[in-house]
Amino acid sequence: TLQVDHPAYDHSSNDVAGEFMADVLTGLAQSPPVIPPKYFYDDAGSRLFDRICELPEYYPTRTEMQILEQYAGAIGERLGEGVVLVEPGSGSSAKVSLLLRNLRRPVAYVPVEISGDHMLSSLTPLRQQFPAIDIIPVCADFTAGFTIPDVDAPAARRAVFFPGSTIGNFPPDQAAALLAQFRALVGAGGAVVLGVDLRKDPAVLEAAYNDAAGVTAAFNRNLLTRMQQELGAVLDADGFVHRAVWNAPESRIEMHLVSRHAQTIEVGGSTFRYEADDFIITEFSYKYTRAGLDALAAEAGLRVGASWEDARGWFSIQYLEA
Ligand code: AVJ
Repeated sequence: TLQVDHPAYDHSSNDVAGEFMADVLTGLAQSPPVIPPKYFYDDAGSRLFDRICELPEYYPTRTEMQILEQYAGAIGERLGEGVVLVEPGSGSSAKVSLLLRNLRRPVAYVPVEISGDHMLSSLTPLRQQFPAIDIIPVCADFTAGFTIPDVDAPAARRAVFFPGSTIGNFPPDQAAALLAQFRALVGAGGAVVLGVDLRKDPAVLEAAYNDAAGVTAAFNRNLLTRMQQELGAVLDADGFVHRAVWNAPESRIEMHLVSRHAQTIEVGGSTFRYEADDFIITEFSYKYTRAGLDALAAEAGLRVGASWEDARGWFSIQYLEA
């Protein structure tokens, strides 16, 4: 759970490093084997993700940016004055300036990011653009619970900005639990601004995760490189190929690493066997319907105050009130 109002902010209380080995050993022992998607985002993976966002097939980033550009004024009006904006999984903080520009006397921006160096290097231009806003980076895995510093401003109101359809990485029950944690973090009178990818033509979805340039494949296979480099894993990285498929009943894109032939991965004293076509699940990316979004908000104890979409109805930004 999130610890809120922690008086003495301390980087070391948000431990990012120690869990990779444990999560890989637990995940690979499952059937089917899984590796949590948060491990995509080391520095190399974060840079690959930024490239994904520029791909012609990867519509979510561009579409959400368009919605933000068009409706940032309306979102800013809803958020009101004196906001402390917290962004879990902020990445390179590319979207937040659209929002900050449209806030009345914002107090602080608190990016929370697992990839610390990647985050820090992206904050310099933001600081130049918004000298009056206190920018307080927190290096943490937001799924593990994190603390944010108290901001010393009398009438400060907290809001969580959670764009990019990061929420789609979590199965609906976990997604609702995460939003409920955000509700607790912002408290009564606070809000969550949520960006969610909507269900659409499977051909569009599958193309977005199987780009022609192979950047998503490199992003997926970077997990294998990380296991070799950071966990001393013995594996053949070329023995696995990237695959992304639409799972209609579960309403999600699944990313897999598919074994090309019989082989093993040795890691942390364990040996895992794969036959040809066996696969490791590396990501779920859930796609929502409007009804599904309403149910999600309700389950998290949030009210849908407003929502905005692009003309094609591909992506939604929701203003959720705590
Ligand atoms: C960051 C979780 C929103 O699911 O679209 C992009 C990650 N994976 N291409 C997504 C991702 C492959 C992305 N999210």
